[in-house]
Amino acid sequence: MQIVYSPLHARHDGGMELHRGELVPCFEMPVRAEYILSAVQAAGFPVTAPRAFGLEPILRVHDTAFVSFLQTAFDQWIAAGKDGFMLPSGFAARSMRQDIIPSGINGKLGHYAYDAGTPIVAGTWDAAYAGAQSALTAAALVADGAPAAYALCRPPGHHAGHATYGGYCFLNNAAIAAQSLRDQGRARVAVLDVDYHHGNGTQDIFWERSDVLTVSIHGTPDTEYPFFQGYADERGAGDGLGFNHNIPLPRGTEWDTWRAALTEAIKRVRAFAPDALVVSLGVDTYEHDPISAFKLKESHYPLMGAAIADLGLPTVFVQEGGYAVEEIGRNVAGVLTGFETQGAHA
Ligand code: Q9C
Ligand code: ZN
Repeated sequence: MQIVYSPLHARHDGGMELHRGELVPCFEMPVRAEYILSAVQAAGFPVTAPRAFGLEPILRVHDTAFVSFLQTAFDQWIAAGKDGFMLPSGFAARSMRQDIIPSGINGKLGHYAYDAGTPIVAGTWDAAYAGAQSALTAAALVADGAPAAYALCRPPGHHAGHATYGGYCFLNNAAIAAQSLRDQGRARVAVLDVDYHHGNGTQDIFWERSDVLTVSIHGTPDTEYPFFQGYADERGAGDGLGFNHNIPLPRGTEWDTWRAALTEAIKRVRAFAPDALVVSLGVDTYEHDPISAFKLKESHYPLMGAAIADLGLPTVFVQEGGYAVEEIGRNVAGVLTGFETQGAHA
């Protein structure tokens, strides 16, 4: 399968994030993508640059004012005499006004963001935009008949909602890919999210839709980020009722339990009978991930890829989390290799 990669990801280098009450260097750092790139190249996967699809397919899933905010927020920060990285310090929480977007930059940040761990810098838009183009390119390759493609997106995307950002995510690359498959005639698309964290942004975007199934396996929000979403009773609404499935698991979950959850998730995907699959591929389920608490080992990632290949669906992989930087490349390459090996025997 082709690897879609743009070096523009490096323009997003967030600096510091507020993590458990302390400002610490960002876990989501540029070198992550370089480790992944080296590992997939070493595994023999061909690398290609993203094609240019423009803004329109991004606006199919994101709010126009939200996208303009991402494009212009840093300029407004500079105009306010600031520099470096932007973090919000006040949020539109329960009982406060959601219907007014403040004109001042600090209020704007708090309106669109839902955490203080997702800095915006001068190059954030360029990187997020290039990542979305990579996801669109991978979706186009699959729509044109490739059995699978992998978008090496950075920053990640699955926490970005229709008009919200957080969890290191700005544009929801997986949702953008899924919508583009819909727009290229695939009637039913499933998104399977195996990142350690709940794919709350993807859930938000497709919440009321029955043409895109969303299934997420993740650390329980009772103790894990994003804390306020990701429970099993969130099943969608309106037309989308029954088309969202969450499988929360406790801290400390090991492979056998995780694999059983994957079997359940795959059963849900099969029952939906989709025409294509998007995988939100986070490898922060790894035992040595610094911000996560599952116990998957390196040897489990090829098994994960093989289980996904068993679905026999045209598949777009989109990179999400994974913060054990030296190991994420091997783990990502493991999933893709396991997928191709299994696919070859299917
Ligand atoms: N201050 C992904 O894996 N950490 N995102 C807490 C709150 C957020 C992880 C920040 C972890 C987000 C794509
Ligand atoms: Zn994650």
